Amino acid sequence: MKVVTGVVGNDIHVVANRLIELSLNARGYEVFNLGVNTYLEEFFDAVVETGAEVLLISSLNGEAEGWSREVKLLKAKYKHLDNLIMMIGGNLVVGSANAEDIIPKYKNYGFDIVCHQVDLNTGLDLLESFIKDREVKDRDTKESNE
Ligand code: B12
Repeated sequence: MKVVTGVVGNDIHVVANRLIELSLNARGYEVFNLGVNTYLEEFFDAVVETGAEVLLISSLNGEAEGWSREVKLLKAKYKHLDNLIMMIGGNLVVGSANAEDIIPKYKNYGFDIVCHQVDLNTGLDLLESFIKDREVKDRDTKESNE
């Protein structure tokens, strides 16, 4: 499965980004790492170019919140991205806030999986469960249509 990843906005924290690439590779994903300082349009361009099924965005300095408000608009502009799995993690606000407040906000922005200050392995386990659940749902829908 193909994954596009990177750090959104003017964020230069690179260490987690490298770890994410290594961990995704170790779990068998094909990774397209756009690195730090990546704008939303660049993520979506890369998803279209590579045919990736997953977009995994990091934010460490918290500026993701500003950028994420554009997600729905951009997704609509790029079209054919309805099945794209959108995941975001790291530090998802500037300063501090509770995950219970942050998660619904980001889901409303259009993300499927939101990991505020969640360690990488736990986050990647969540991604795997999400993919498995979706496969089961898709199979059930296909069978009920036959
Ligand atoms: C090193 C560092 C820097 C270095 C970065 C060097 C580099 N090129 O990487 C320098 C000194 C340049 C820097 C600058 C700044 N930094 Co800084 N920095 C740090 C520091 C000390 C460590 C970050 C790090 O590498 N950790 C190691 C990695 C492995 O851990 P991690 O980043 O936490 O990532 C883990 C998880 O977040 C998670 N994860 C990350 N992404 C994702 C995605 C998904 C989907 C999932 C599931 C998990 C996940 O997985 C990783 C492994 O478990 C942190 C504080 C800290 N102790 O964490 C502050 C910190 C990130 N920085 C911070 C800030 C504010 C800044 C500056 C704005 C400071 C300033 N006023 O100039 C600038 C921003 C510059 C910019 N344009 O982005 C804040 C952000 C706070 C916030 N969000 O509100 C922090 C948290 C410090 C603090 N407590 O205030 N920084």
